[in-house]
Amino acid sequence: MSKETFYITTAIAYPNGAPHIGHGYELIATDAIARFMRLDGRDVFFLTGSDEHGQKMQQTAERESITAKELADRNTARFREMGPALNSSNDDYIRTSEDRHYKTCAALWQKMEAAGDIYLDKYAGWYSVRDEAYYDESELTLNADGKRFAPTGTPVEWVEEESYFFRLSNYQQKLIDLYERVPNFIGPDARRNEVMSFVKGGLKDLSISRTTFDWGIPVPGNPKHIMYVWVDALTNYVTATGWPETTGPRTKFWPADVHIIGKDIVRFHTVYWPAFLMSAGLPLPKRVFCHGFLFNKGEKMSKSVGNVIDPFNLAKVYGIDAMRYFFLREVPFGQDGSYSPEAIVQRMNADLANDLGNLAQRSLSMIAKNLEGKLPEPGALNDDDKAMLAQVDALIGKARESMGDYALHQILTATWAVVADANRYFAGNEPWALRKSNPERFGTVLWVTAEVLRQVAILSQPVMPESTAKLLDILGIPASERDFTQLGGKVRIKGGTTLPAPTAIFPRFVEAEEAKS
Ligand code: ME8
Repeated sequence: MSKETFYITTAIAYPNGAPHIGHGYELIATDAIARFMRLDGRDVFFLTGSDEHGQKMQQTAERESITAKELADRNTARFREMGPALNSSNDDYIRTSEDRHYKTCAALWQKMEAAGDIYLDKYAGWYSVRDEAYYDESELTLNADGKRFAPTGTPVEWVEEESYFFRLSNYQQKLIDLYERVPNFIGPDARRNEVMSFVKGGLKDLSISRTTFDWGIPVPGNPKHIMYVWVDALTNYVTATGWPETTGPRTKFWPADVHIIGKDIVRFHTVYWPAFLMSAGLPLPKRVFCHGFLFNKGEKMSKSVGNVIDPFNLAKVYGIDAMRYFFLREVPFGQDGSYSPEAIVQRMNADLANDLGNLAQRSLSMIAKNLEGKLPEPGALNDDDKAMLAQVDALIGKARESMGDYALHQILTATWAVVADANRYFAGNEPWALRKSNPERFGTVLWVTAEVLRQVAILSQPVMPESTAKLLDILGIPASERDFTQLGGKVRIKGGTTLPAPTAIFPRFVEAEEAKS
């Protein structure tokens, strides 16, 4: 039987600068979900990329006296490097300047046109280049100098030009029906409510082409116009599956299972995008899930304040896995979160080095020292052993349930609660005292602990791929026995196997090192 498919995407970033931690966070979280689904038996396609067109790119390039293409090439290289730097397992990296994307955009446009949803008129209104978004007069605020600003705080300018329009007003009821028919189409709920009230407030037709600059995809049949950058950008998700081709290795992946995006671009993904797709007669993505924003010690990051966090540096200083664990554990997925060096060191030392690292180190070195590295067979299990195993067996069910809302933090919280109990179990059973007095109990306690470590390691692979692989190595688990079918109690760690020499896997972060960096 062929595997069930799972198509997941990040937003595609504007390569108008280097990637910052917000981009890194989105990639890490999306990667953890993709890895979870692969381990849980899905045929996964995970896409990320860059959004290279538009006025913002063109203006930034002009300021730097280079072409928009040169700017895109330079920064896209850096975005691509972020994949390996954060251990992302994306299957493709799409650039909107690629030929394949031009073809798909033209085809989508033609479908919307054939449906009677595109007409030529004149746009006169406000535009924010920083947001690449049109705003209604009523949404703007005026400052003391008489300058107008979008609700996002970015400046707007008056635009007046010939433009193609999309009949978004025709889609108001269809969108409301969609949000009602598929209640988890937009998550979390706060975002759904926000979009619902926006759409209920009425939708105006959307300007979908520009004529005053040329860095974009030409409109079919009228190349004086280029497509509005969001029409082009959103289409990337379909391009990567090969559409409009109907055969090919990736056509099976559309519609996407989920678009993971930041909360600032929810309107584009949950109003415009489904409307374009309905018009073109394409199936809709199943869900759009919005993560929150990251702040630096509670403050908004900005280039002018100079507090923008570089994801490459963070991975170098703390290690990729510690960084991934920190963000996914600390920030409830869907809510805003904050980063500080103290908080990451605290998590690294407490959760990873102390709780999980020490448990592995203490139990496995006891096996190495006293049993010549041979994992013991368990004797009869007492209630304490059974309760410990029942807890770890229950984790996969809870994890799958949490994954229904992409609640990665909940999975980690539940897993580390089991780790804490395993530490209590280990300490309470005092295996060091049993070694001579009751060798059978000694073996059983070590076996139960190893079994807990095995399941915790398998389940934590999506978040910490590298360190869990090392932990599974020293537990003697072959690569073919690391997927989620191995969880829940049907399979147990095999007593009698000789384990490799244990090594320390989760280093403590020593503050002195931080001062050096
Ligand atoms: O919006 N914390 O690109 P982008 C968390 N090209 N996430 C953040 C963040 C922060 N401080 N800052 C940005 C675009 N993000 C468009 C997307 S998709 C068809 C086109 C997130 O480079 C942001 O919410 O401005 C978005 O999901 C992603 O980073 C790229 O942002």
